[in-house]
Amino acid sequence: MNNTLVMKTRFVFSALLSVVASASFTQNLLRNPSFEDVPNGSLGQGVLPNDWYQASILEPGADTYSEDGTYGLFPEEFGNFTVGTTAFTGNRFVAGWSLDPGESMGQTLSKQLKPRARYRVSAWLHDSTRAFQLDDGGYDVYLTDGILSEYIGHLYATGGGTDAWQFSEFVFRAPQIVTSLSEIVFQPVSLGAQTAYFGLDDVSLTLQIQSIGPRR
Ligand SMILES: [Ca+2]
Repeated sequence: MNNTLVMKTRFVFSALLSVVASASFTQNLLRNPSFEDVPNGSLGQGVLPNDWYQASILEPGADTYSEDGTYGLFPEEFGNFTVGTTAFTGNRFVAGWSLDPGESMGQTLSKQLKPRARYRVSAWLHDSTRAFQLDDGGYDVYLTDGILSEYIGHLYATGGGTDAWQFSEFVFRAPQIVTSLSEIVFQPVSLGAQTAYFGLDDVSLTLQIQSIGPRR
């Protein structure tokens, strides 16, 4: 192999490596993040899309909304969202009520998170226009093994009348205990005196930095 060919080969190889590296940093570690895949045609409250489960004892639990009404609820049912409310992307979104302890929803992570790595969580939230759930709020996010829970950050938006999708995100450093926490849970919260109920779509969990700082 002559020198020019070696250099070209090295260049192509390093270019490929950087593509692979950037792909792993932008990959969404959550499955079914837009809530489009559903198991059947179940209608009503308290049903969730594939890969998501009810993580609260509160009945009937978190809900799925479909613009075309083919799974869960139409957005305007019970007056939770105004007529004509659409998903942020696709046909569906989910929502959990903040009434204590909150209609939490969760997912078992396919891949264990890495201690001391930095991750970003983001989502789009849509406020409800129903009378008793107009508070600001959104979702507190936890990693858990079902018993031990580690709060990692929150996704909050303005409630009561914005009637639009709002973006929220946070960055967190995975604690050492993350190796035993395989579940991620989104717990609805209100920041006001009554309750909040936010539509949730296009949730994302991505790796930002492999490993930072000393062990703790
Ligand atoms: Ca969607």
